[in-house]
Amino acid sequence: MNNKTYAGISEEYSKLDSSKIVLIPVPYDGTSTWQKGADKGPEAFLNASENMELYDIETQTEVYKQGVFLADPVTENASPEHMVDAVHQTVKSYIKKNKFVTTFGGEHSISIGTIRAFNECFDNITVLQLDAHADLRKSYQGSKCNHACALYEASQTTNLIQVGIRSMDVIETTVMDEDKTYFAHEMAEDDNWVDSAIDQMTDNVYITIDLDAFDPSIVPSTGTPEPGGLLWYETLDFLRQVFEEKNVIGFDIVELCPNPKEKSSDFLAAKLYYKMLTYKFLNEEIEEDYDSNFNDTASGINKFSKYNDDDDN
Ligand SMILES: [Mn+2]
Repeated sequence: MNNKTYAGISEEYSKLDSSKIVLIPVPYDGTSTWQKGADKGPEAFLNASENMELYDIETQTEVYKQGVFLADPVTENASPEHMVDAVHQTVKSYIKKNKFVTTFGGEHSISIGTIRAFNECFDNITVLQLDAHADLRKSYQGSKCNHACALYEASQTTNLIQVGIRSMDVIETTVMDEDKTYFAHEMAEDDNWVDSAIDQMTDNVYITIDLDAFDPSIVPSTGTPEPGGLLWYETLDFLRQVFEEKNVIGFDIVELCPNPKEKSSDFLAAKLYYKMLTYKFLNEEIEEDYDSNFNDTASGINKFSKYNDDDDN
């Protein structure tokens, strides 16, 4: 994976110093309970990205020109806790370089580390989770870093908003904030969820997308497909509105479990990632002389980050 660039873009747009965006692959699949294979997710995603056309018709932009640096994958897998710690440290190191940091999994437990990093670096964050599953167990099969616990920590430490939920254990009802949960069966009947969810967000929003949030008719290649999920255009409409109205500080996409005979899920993941970057940088000029300088507030990427050049940790 190391000699690749994201989407096959040229070196000019993929160097660390001049890139505004960092993509961190985390090919981890240590705790999944049913279908294994999320560890193959980043490679399938990158392969699909290489075959994607990079002009966005909807916005008439080419966001890759903002620069996308493909980081070395985080491969720590001694234990779920070690993996989460490695993700946490890696994500934080790139936030501190003033990058817009994105992560591709891997199973959903990787988000425990990404969210921990963003929560340390930004004030008052909302975590927007698109997922079929609540993922609110305090611990599961002996670990707090199991994929079934992916959002428990966020539920305690951030403003968590859950969208697309249609499968959970009764024990999770004791943790869940139902006012900030948008169940799939309700979303199917009432479009008000879009405005209502956005109204509940603080300014700084971190997005975690479990691909099983989508309907299995459009994303069959995921570990635990659940009927009744989100469709493509309603999801893009919602995300575009979130990016327009809020300061999205970063995002991750997880749980692509590739099937060699079914490439459309890989391709949807690739396109979703590119669309999210497109929406993030929609009103931002491509700066010829962009440099990673933490005091460069004009770049606007991490404008609310708590860090400055004096921080070394
Ligand atoms: Mn999940």
